[in-house]
Amino acid sequence: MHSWASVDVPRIGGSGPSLRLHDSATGRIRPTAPGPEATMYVCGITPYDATHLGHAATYLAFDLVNRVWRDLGHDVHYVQNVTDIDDPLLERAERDQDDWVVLGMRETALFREDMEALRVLPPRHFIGAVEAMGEIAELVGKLLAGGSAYRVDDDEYPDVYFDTTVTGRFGYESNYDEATMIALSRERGGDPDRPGKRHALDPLLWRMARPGEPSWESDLGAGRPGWHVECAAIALNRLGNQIDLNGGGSDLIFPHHECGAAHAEAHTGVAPFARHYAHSGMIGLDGEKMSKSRGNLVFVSKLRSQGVDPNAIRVALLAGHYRTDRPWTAELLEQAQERLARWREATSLATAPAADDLVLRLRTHLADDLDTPAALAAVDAWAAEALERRGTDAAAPALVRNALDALLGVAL
Ligand code: 5CA
Ligand code: ZN
Repeated sequence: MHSWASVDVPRIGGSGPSLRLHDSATGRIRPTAPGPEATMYVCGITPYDATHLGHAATYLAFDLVNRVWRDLGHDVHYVQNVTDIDDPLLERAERDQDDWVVLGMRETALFREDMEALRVLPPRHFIGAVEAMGEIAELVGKLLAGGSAYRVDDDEYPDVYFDTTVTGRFGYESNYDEATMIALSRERGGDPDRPGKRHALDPLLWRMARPGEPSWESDLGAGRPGWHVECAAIALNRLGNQIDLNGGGSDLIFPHHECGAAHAEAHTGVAPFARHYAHSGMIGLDGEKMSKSRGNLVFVSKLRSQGVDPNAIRVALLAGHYRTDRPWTAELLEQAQERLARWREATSLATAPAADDLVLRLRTHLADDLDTPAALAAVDAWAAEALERRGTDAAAPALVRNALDALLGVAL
């Protein structure tokens, strides 16, 4: 699939500390240490509804990782998928008497527009499950041939499942106990109660064709893939056997990233699949997680059509720490709009206080597990001083504009 258009990232002089990020597998904030090329796989949308502020917050968090790594001189190889075939998409299409292909294309197009408006740097590869069907089926075939997968004991639908015991380390990414894993699997698209599986947590790799469901021909027989193997195949084939970061919202910690990692590790023998498993917190509305299934959504496209500056949406979402579950509120947006207005006023002055220290602070706060609340507070402090005392540095306003653009993706 084509990705979306990129925005220019201004170059700013100097450099900052290397990026430390929280890793769900170890439960610690650890240094990231990519080589000249930094590899990042962030799970994409299931396109059955428009981009809501929860999605936006998650993609903004990883956009900051991208920007900080770029600022440190890494060539960031970023890959993202689109789950354009899965049960939720088929269910929504059925409910609305819509064609699932058209629904997926429409919502993916809107997502691209939203990401572009929010100035999220595009992935180098933006890959739909449907277009990757051949490579996904190939990986399932290899897992089956290598003894990491099996056909469930069911004459009618001998679906292929992954054997979670083969790597000997299943559970290391989420660190959840078995009861929690079973509960989450049931809640998030898994089928721990399916008869004929070897272990309750074994996830589906290939679902044999059912009447009335879309399916694809393959050596496995006509069918469609399970969810986790989609991401494992797309990531492995573009980024290699071990990646610097696997990211998504915290609802992907289990089963999605645990299972995707296990698939990759069983196939390559290289562990861990990702050096960092990074997860963003959930954005809520009225006390509940914002989710398509709950329907309590605020859409990026709706705010844009009301004339809201996407930079204000960006600042509002970055005002909280990416790992904190936090609510979206009208006040949050208002505060962001006021903040942006002050920053714009300060950076349109002819002279201002020197900003080298602010740039270093921005870099230092972001390198500290993306501490955006502290980064934004540092900009506030500089802007307040500029508006009070003016200052004498004629280069400072442009430096601040460039730094906010490059590091935070905020265009003043
Ligand atoms: N297609 C799969 C990943 S392969 C998927 O989870 N799609 S999604 O459309 O449901 O979610 C896309 C991304 O947004 C995921 O990383 C998910 O964790 C994140 N996300 C969903 N809801 C929220 C929320 N309320 N707050 C923050 N992030 C969210
Ligand atoms: Zn995924």
